Amino acid sequence: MGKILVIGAAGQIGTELVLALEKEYGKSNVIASDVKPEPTVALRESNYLSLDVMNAEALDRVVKEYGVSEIFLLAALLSATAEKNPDFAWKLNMEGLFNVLNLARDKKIEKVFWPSSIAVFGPTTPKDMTPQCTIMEPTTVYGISKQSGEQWCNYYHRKYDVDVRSIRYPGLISYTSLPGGGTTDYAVDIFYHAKRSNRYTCFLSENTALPMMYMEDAIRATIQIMQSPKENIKIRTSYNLAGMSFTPKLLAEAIKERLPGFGINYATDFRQEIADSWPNSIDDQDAKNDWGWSMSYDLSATVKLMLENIDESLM
Ligand code: AKB
Repeated sequence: MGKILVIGAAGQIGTELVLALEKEYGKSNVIASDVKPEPTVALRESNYLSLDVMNAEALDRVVKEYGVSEIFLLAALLSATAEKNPDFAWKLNMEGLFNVLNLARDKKIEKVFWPSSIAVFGPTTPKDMTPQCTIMEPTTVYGISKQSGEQWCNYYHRKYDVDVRSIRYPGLISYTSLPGGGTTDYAVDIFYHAKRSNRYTCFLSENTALPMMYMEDAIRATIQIMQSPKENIKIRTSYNLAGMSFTPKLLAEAIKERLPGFGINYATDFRQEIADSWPNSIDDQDAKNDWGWSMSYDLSATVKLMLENIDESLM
């Protein structure tokens, strides 16, 4: 096996994925890259290089120079930020994917991981226990880019035998690095505010249920799908993946059990409409059947770990 390249390593998932891959395969086999010129604090011990995924030539050079065989492509604009900059979101989310898929088509790399999202679903999708195959009419730029990306992954697999694997991530909760520009970010922000001032003003309404997952589960799923035998990966668009499902109200109550004085109030903004278009909960039976996925962290375990571990200086 050649080296593993993580693109978008400075982000919320990228940071933790690099650290987990280093543990699994050894530091010398993992290259962290991001468009940022310097590594973030969490990645200062990693092999880091500055790389813009939209620069196909630079990407090709890195793959050759370092003998890369697997790419995890995490660079993307998330749902809330993408709504503010639709042109750039479409360019980054699609061009980055094509540049990586083309390397695999031309047999310069062997395997690709590309994340999709619950954002592929829309207001006409069944909301509870959303099935793997169902109506998908996303209303956000991010969702449209993820849905198109899924179809392109499937196309490259069928047409060019590209080994691309993908998961539809729910909202992810973690403390090593901050999320950037998503609709589910409230479920991370709330912990920093709870720790700092015991109060939080939530940008989603109290009964907005969304699928969520503790980061360690998401990282384990990502490594697990990539390590599974090729023939087990039967879905080449992207797999539904479920962790827990909760509302801001339920999360606030779980925090209150550990921080009794905690209080929450609500002031919704444009992200409410995005959240309203997404599922409440997800059916991930195919991921369970095909590559043995199962979640470990529920709401109570997540809240405990977050309150114990967040570093307030990050915010
Ligand atoms: C977002 O909120 O945009 C992301 C996602 C669900 O893909 N966290």
